[in-house]
Amino acid sequence: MNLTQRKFKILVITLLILLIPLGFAIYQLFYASSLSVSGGISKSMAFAWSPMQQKIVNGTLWINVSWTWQTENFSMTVKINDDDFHYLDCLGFVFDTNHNGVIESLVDIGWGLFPYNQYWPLVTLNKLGDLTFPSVGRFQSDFHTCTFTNETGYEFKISSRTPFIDRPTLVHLCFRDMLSEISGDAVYIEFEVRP
Ligand SMILES: [Ca+2]
Ligand SMILES: [Ca+2]
Repeated sequence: MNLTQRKFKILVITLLILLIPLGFAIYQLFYASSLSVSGGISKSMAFAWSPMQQKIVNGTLWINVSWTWQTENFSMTVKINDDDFHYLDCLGFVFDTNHNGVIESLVDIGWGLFPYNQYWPLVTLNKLGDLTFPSVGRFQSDFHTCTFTNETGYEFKISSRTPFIDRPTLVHLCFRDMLSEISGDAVYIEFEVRP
């Protein structure tokens, strides 16, 4: 083996050594399951972001979404393994409210859900996919609860008669983890809720 071949071999081995952990580090995981329960269909999805994709937790960030579809009511539970509480941490949903199969910034609307069972109505998206909060403010919610423990993170439970979730609906989910009143990190995912 001449010097050029040896250098090429070393380069290939070095690249492989660098790329294999990088490949594992930027994984995006997704699991889905469904279960029949009395009065409706219960479905769940789990989403994961690697440490390189977010600064919300040191390890893997998990968001587990499950919902039960019933005739008159829509119930959803979202668990997020965030490791620090902040009263402005926010779970945001923007729904495809006009049902055209696309989440449109400043057209489709949703909610921002906060700890202490507070919510911000009429949340929309900006062009970057981040939440936009029109100046209405936070209100006490009668359709969700939020609990937090250091071990398991957040659990949001939502139960609502939502007129626009009367058929399969595309949802843009965002979790914003705040370190202060103005700085934090956020992750987004889009999926369809359906019976
Ligand atoms: Ca947090
Ligand atoms: Ca739309």
